Amino acid sequence: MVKVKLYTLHVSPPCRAVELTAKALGIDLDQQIVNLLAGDHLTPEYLKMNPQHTIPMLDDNGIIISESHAIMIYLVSKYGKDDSLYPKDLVKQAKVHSILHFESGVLFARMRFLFEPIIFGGNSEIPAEKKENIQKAYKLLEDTLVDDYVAGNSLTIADFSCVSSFTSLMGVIPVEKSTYPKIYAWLDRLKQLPYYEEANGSGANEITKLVLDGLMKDSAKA
Ligand SMILES: N[C@@H](CCC(=O)N[C@@H](CS)C(=O)NCC(=O)O)C(=O)O
Repeated sequence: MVKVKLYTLHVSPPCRAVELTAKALGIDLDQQIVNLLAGDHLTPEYLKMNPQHTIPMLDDNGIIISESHAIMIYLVSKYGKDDSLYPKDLVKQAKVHSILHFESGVLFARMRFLFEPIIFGGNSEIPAEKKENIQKAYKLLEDTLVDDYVAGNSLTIADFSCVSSFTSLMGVIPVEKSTYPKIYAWLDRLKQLPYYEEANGSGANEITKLVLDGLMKDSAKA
């Protein structure tokens, strides 16, 4: 079995997107835990490999790749037995790219600016406009789901990417099933994957708890 090194932390959504991809491909990851709270990503050694100091980061026998979307594309292109998770067909591939950019620029970006001040900055309130922005992102995801999966009728890395952020958010900013039925049906489909819980579900619960604990801080003091 192939073994590649991944600098990662299970609570981090983009790290889980890569973990889902690795599981789907049967790649055994050598996981190097990067504790962001302890500043493991800011050491000179880490910065030399990834000047943007983000996780996940891949080390495939000396080939260093940062950024979850780039890592997923690399892993499927190099190790996939077929191209189903990242189609070679240009039109299908363009659709996958479009959703990956939606995840990066909308879902993940809005989540990050909501979560970071709570996890790292000690904030214990969520401003109303940030909540609204998340609801708008849910609506975009719902409207994107015209097929069974986010980029068509089969599973791709775009699903892994979106589900990692979405499931981190849904426990913090509730998602009404009656308003977003397609999102719930899609999530049920992904939950059927035998590796889903280990690669994503457990980490999504962990980050949700971290954020909810942060939000409870002031009420605990009162
Ligand atoms: N678009 C990037 C986002 C990576 C990212 O921002 N990761 C966060 C953890 S979820 C991180 O490394 N934060 C530490 C930092 O930016 O210094 C990806 O998909 O890999």
